[in-house]
Amino acid sequence: MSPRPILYGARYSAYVRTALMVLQEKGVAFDLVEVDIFAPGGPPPDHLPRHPFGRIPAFEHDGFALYETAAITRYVDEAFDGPALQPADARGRARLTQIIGILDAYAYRPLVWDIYVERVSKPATGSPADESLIANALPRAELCLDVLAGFLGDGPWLLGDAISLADLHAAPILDYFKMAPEGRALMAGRNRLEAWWDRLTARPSATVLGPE
Ligand SMILES: N[C@@H](CCC(=O)N[C@@H](CS)C(=O)NCC(=O)O)C(=O)O
Repeated sequence: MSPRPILYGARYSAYVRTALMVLQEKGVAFDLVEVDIFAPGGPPPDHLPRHPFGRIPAFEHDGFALYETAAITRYVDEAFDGPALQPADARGRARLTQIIGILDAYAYRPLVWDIYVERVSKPATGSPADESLIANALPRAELCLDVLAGFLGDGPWLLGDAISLADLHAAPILDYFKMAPEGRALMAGRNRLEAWWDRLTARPSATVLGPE
């Protein structure tokens, strides 16, 4: 039997949470090695060989080292037994790549950093929110929700009948977003997205979500 994979990171990270959810959905036993990227003094020096850009997560399995969450989650899906989390057909796989790209490029920063961190995280530590960041991010956030709702359509999951990496990449970002009142307000009334959210958060893998 191959050794347990190792995930390096911290549970507060949206990207680490996606990897944790995928490992759990696949039923893969793993070890989490805590790396606090925001520790005073910056990323721990011994983390940089694992991730030259100083981010989390990083991953290792039986001598194979990897970083970038989409690479990690695809590897976990393909290298381990368990339910398939990617479609088998060309169009479904292309759609998956598209949705992960949208989340990385257009959703993560406005929803998590500009809205959640500014509205919830910074005030909790005594720093004022930058209202202009929040205001500028809201139209982009709304567009992201509309685009995700479009992919969802009538289906239970973003790629149709089966939960996939697309849902698991989206979940931690939307979870942080929904902790801000602006996020909850934008989700409210988008009934299909809300129903999808309820389905997603009813799964055992969703226990990694929640406040930092
Ligand atoms: N493209 C990377 C992004 C990972 C990422 O941005 N992780 C955040 C935590 S959620 C991080 O390490 N941030 C540290 C920083 O921005 O310095 C991936 O897909 O893994």
